[in-house]
Amino acid sequence: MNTTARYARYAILILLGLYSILSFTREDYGRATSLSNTSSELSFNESPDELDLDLDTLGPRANATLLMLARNSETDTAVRSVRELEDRFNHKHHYPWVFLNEQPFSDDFKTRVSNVVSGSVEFGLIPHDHWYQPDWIDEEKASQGRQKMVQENIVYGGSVSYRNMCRFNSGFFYRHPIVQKYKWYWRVEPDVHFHCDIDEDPFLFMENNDKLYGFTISAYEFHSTILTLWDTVKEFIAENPQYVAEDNSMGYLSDDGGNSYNLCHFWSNFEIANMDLWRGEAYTKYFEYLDSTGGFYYERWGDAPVHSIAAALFARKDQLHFFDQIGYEHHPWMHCPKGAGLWSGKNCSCNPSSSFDYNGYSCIRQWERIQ
Ligand SMILES: Nc1nc2c(ncn2[C@@H]2O[C@H](COP(=O)(O)OP(=O)(O)O)[C@@H](O)[C@H]2O)c(=O)[nH]1
Ligand SMILES: *[C@@H]1O[C@H](CO)[C@@H](O)[C@H](O)[C@H]1NC(C)=O
Ligand SMILES: *[C@@H]1O[C@H](CO)[C@@H](O)[C@H](O)[C@H]1NC(C)=O
Ligand SMILES: CC(=O)N[C@H]1CO[C@H](CO)[C@@H](O)[C@@H]1O
Ligand SMILES: [Mg+2]
Repeated sequence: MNTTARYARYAILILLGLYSILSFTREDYGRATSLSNTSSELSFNESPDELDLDLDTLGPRANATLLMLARNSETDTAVRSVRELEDRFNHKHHYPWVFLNEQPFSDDFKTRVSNVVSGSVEFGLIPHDHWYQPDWIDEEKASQGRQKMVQENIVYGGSVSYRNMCRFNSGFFYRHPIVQKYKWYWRVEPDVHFHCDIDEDPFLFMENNDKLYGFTISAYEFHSTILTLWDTVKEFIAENPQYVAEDNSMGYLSDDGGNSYNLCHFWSNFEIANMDLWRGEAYTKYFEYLDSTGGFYYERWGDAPVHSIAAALFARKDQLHFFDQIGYEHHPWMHCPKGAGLWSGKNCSCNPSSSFDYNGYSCIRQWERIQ
């Protein structure tokens, strides 16, 4: 590209940046802060020649975002996760990042994240009612439930904020005004690792193969956190049998045809999914039904079993996808590609024989037996 065209492009990017500063207020759940930094970061982040090359050779992209819920106290680990996913995948695609928080992100968080992304970035504030414990929850009952779990030494058993997070990730993240602009998301957490180069775009793969939900790690849930979840699901299904897909994955969730839950779920700190699955009628009704029982607060229902049960029942089995080729780690578990040819030649830093798939706590066998 010639110099005049390049400067013209910079001028447009800068004008767009100014325009967005002037057009949005902070009440827009953070659009102002984010957009104002979007264009300027894009133009000065990379060397101009690299930028031109990237923009000019950018292939087809999905309507997708890389999504992270994080706290300001997690700035260091959030930045490291972003850097790794950029290096392993996104530097070739420039998918936009979205960060959500129930508190305003600090300037330090925004500046340091903006410094490592290869595309645009937006920082959103979560609406109060999407996050905090609703008024209709019986706090006495909820606090008794928490105390019981603390006595039983259940991880996050006494935490209200963890429960807020699980309920938000179950029923609200995909309704956030910033996230609503997208169809696909890849959930990323602070302090995770991507161990191999990702040379095929997982979003396009899913779109082209009619997939709805993708995972890398499958595990057993702690039964004591979801004592009444399965009974609630069974009631919902009995009342709404029309939502259950014909070729579903009940065999992954249950070893006795649906009578009891075997606790298998997809580990939701990694998810690549189509938000139509959550925005559709089946999941909307399902979430309302679960939420109305108060189980997110009286017990400690995780978004992982809540998502997994829905994906396994409302989608067809062939719409769920195991991303074997994505080397991924969230402490204490790591998935290293195990299929033939998926590890070599991808610059993988993980040891395939340490992959969680061979661990007794992994549910991947339950997944494989229904394939
Ligand atoms: N903004 C915000 N994010 C949270 C809060 N609690 C957890 N998260 C985020 O929710 C995700 C899961 O929380 P994490 O502490 O990693 O739980 P774990 O993975 O189950 O151990 C991560 O992306 C966290 O950054 C919170 O109180 N506020
Ligand atoms: C992306 O998806 C969202 C949600 O389905 C939709 O509202 C939006 O119009 C889509 N954007 C494009 C560019 O297709
Ligand atoms: C692995 O790294 C090398 C050197 O950076 C690079 O040339 C190659 O393309 C990478 N492999 C993949 C599959 O991305
Ligand atoms: C509004 C806003 O958050 N602007 C920030 C954009 O990024 C620069 C650093 O690159 C900060 O100095 C601004 O405060
Ligand atoms: Mg985590």
